[in-house]
Amino acid sequence: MSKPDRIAAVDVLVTSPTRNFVTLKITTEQGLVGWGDATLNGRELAVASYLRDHLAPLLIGRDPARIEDTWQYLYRGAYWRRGPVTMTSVGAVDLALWDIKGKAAGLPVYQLLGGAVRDRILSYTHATGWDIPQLLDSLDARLAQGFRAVRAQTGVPGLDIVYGVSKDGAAYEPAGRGLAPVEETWDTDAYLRHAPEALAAARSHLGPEVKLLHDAHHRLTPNQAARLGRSVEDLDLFWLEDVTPAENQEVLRTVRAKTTVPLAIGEVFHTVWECQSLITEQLIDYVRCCVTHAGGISHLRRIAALADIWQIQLGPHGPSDVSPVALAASLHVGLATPNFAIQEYMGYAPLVHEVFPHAWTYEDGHLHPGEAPGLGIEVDEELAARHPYEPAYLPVARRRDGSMTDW
Ligand code: GCO
Ligand code: MG
Repeated sequence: MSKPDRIAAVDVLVTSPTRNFVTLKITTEQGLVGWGDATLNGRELAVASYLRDHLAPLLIGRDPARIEDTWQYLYRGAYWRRGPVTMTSVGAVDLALWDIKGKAAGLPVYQLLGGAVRDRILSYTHATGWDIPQLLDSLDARLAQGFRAVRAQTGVPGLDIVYGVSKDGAAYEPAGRGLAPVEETWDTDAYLRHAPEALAAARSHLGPEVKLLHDAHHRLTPNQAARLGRSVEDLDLFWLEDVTPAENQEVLRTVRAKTTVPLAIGEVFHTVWECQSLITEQLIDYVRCCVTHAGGISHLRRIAALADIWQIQLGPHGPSDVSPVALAASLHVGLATPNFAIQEYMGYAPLVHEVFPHAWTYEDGHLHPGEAPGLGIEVDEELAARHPYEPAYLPVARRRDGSMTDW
């Protein structure tokens, strides 16, 4: 038997090619390099420190082939486990080790996960407009790019900033650069008066076949969520996402009992345990966990396996605030996992594609991870270094009376 390879170096890159990304680089004694994404929007440096200060010293000298054992070691070994910072860090290590295993084997990661169960992965993107005519134009632009599944968000009359809608017609990016978050005003009643009308206009514009999605971004009470669900039931939504704040899972029972609209939740979950009762009680239709924020490929596969038993599908988070490395990993899972329904794909600024050259491709509304060994990602470290970290935060939201609410 040949001598096992060993992890020789662990480096963390924090770069801001238009927005911040945290990238993990693991190098082995035999010269293999594995990449992982560790971006946690608005809390980037906490993850970078967790990786640099706490995980890197534990990884040096370990056998990179022992992915599951390393996962268990980092998860169980933390004692203070779970949570976004820990699970994003563990996820980044997991991605980098799968990348190395693929490169060592000369195979794309999806082959190591059992091989393709589909030829390509359906993707959905975002359409946004301040008002309904602008939204319809944005939908047309997305269809022209080949998408056949689109998330529709609009401005709300009376509010001058709204989640999911870009200010200047450019691609939507929620995080604002600066030393403190932007404060937005939110009004749920105004939203509930407007959203069903906007979604109805979107459906009649699109016709019956295009898949239509909407994200309520954690802002409703269970009763409001049920009301919204009922009011859009005949629009045949693909899903309604994050109707209630994700930590309050019991309330999904109320929502579920009152509406048949398909529900998606999970972008802010980090482990299978947060999904457990939602899955086993069939309170949702789609799990939205992200491959990086939920502990990597190894853990997302575990979530998928539990969900599969209950006929629940995966529709992972894939906004522009997780890097092309994360998207690559999600696509390898997607190609090899039977109950993987759809991948969110917002796209990236051209500079982001340059910093992270990738084998994955988008064509005709679908994504494919490509055939390069490992995850199929390279990182232009020089270019990345020319765009250093800049403080940036997600917005916060206040009600009209000034009190804080969920953003
Ligand atoms: C989505 C999400 C994102 C989040 C963002 C926060 O469904 O794509 O809700 O747009 O708001 O990832 O960083
Ligand atoms: Mg969302």
